[in-house]
Amino acid sequence: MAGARDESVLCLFDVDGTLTPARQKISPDMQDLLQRLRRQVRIGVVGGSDFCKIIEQLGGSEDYVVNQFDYVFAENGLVAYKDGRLFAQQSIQNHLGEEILQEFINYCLAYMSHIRLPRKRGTFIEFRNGMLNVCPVGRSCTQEERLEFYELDKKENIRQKFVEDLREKFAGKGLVFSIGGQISFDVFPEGWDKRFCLGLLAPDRFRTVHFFGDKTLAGGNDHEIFHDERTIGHTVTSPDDTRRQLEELFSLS
Ligand code: M1P
Repeated sequence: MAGARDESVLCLFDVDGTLTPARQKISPDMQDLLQRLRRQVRIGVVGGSDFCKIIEQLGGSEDYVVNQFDYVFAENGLVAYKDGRLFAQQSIQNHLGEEILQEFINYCLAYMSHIRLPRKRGTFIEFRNGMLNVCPVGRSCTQEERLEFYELDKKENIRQKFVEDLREKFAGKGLVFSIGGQISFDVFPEGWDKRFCLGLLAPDRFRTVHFFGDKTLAGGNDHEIFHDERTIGHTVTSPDDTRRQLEELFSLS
């Protein structure tokens, strides 16, 4: 007969590249492995994408997914499910408050009004649940206009200079700036990477939280949680590697 589940241990998984191939659906084999693991310890997922995208990748229906995992953390935990129920939700406007938020938005719009570009389109600031995305050319630009800005930015460091200015102007306000794509940069509160979900787990007092992720090197979105002292980090190279490591750690085969 199988022993009782160890409620003091949690295995937390990144989604893309860890449980599923990038942007694809979870395989039945992985689903089965996770349910076998769940008989031994608690399990959870933490993804950067929004809840809908995570549901699509992990099974297709909200009910099904939130009941297959003890915890589901979408947007790094800004939307958090535990034992099948939504238990926490956070947004950038709640966190920062209208005062700082408007000061920041107004400053960015004023700064961009002084930038001369070959072309400008619309949506210069996109408001997302957990971040602001600031885009000097405007997010509604065409693919050609996007590439034109990207090439210009490589020569003139438009985004880099903008971010340096903001870092100085908003120093001490707990904001992080990240130039990831081609035409914009992201702005979000400090600690709102995957470590955000660890704060939500604190009341549950786990003895051990294992974290499995594929982007654990500096610059990758699993890096901070992987190195956090509240987790034991495991780097995986693919869903197959996750399977191998779980089979070994928890004698699952
Ligand atoms: O994933 C990297 C970035 O992708 C997009 O950036 P851009 O439109 O500038 O190419 C944005 O979704 C951005 O938020 C994201 O960080």
